[in-house]
Amino acid sequence: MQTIVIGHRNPDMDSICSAIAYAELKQKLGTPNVIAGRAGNTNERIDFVLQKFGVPAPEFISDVAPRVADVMETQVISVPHHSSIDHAMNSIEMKRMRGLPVVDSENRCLGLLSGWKVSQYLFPQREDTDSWREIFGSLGDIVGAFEGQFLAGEPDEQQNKVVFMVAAMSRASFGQRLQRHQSDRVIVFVGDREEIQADAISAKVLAIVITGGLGVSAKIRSAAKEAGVRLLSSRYDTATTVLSARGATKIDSMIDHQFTSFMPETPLKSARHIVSGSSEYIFPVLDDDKRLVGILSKSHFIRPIPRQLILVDHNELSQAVKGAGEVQIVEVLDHHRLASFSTDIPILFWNNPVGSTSTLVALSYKQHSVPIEPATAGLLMAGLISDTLNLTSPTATPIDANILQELSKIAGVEPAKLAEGIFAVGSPLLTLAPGEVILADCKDYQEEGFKFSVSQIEELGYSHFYVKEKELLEALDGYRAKESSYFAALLVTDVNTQNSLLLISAPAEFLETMTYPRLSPYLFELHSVVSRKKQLVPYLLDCLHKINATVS
Ligand SMILES: [Mn+2]
Repeated sequence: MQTIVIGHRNPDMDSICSAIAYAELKQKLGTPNVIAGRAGNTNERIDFVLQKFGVPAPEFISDVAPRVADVMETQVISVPHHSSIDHAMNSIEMKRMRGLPVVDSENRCLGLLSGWKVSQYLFPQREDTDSWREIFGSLGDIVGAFEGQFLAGEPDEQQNKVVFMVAAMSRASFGQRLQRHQSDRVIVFVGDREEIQADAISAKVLAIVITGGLGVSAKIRSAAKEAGVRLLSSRYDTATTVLSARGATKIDSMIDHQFTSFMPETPLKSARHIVSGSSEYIFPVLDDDKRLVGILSKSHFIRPIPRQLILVDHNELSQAVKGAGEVQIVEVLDHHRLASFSTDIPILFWNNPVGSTSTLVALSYKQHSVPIEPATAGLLMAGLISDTLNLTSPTATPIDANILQELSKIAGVEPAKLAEGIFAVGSPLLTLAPGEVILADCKDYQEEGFKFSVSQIEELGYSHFYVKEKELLEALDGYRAKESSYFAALLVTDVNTQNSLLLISAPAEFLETMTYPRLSPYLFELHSVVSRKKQLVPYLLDCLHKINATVS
């Protein structure tokens, strides 16, 4: 079982840092196979922090939905093509499987061999009795099937259609019977009837098998050698020898080349859909080179998925990594509103409206009396500082302040210094195109009967903003049109002064209701506003409420 600790999609600093630190805590507490994941790309600020504390970024995980590889059988029994029926049947019997994949010498799947096809061969239709005594195989295999000995001549590995003939009749009948077939395709099974043996040699049959371990005269041996007819001895009686020899036939003609296969990455959901509508019994799982890497059968779908999630910094499935709803969620650590899911088992669910999830992770370390490594303390500081704008956001609590102090001592880093370093790099305005600036941290809302979006970026000062103001407004116009939203806003927060600007694409009626100082038709100055969720969104909802009141 793998446990993935992972933050929300479009991860921010808090999501990345709390996931890394919490995965480490779980490892220290003895949870096996825990990894930290990220449900999206890091940004320059996150990279700066990871580099500063020498910690690699968590593994990118795009989708955790169950896949075929999660439940398939990897201990695959397959049969090589050109195998004999004898060999294949033993494998089927061994695993009590209803069929087997057939592979070439490079383990590429050529098709399926079903028990049904084999039994059809062993017991053909009544009207097809001629085929009972025909087999396709090499003399070497046939002789091997009944462990025969060569008395004259050599084995031959060439694959041929061969006719079995049991000489249990008079010479005259034998002669007539032999004429019906091409004699060099015939293997005669006979006991110690020397005249028949001699006739078969004269007819230049493919081989003569002397059954029952009976002796053969020197005369017959030399006649066979001279005529180039192979002479063999079987220690089994005629019936047993012939039945064993039939097992030497090659499976190649019995392979079903039409079959349904999956890739290891195939979502289990779609595989289930296909399998439930299929009458096939096994489904080969093939890699990119068509090599057999597993087998899926209907019974495998009830196997447990070997992957579970711990969500940090979010509790809404709509914000979670793709497929989160299809696997077990075993813990949630968050500081947002609740809009959650239900679970089958009791889980640890800790939602606490402190300034950051990193704060909660630090508290978890304390709860378990596990010391925090200096680098991890640095990461948690970064998550906390980033989410609370170094404790200046109204979302910050005294708990955050205490934890930040403690972390600072462990990491040996001043919070103010770290904050400066974080916000100095990767200005979204300098590193991203206007359209990307809008999307970097964009939240969509549907409230008061209106659809709207609020994006937020943190900058050191507004100088880069004023240069791009026009393009940013165009990007907001575009996003608003695309989403058919009532308005689209961008909050540009200056982390130095703890003030913000609000650039907004909205109808005139809405702009009129805004009470903040208006710097230009679409730009407002929001003094002391830094928190989208605690300050701006409640204010905007209030404005929408006014619009509704006016309309009605
Ligand atoms: Mn957070």
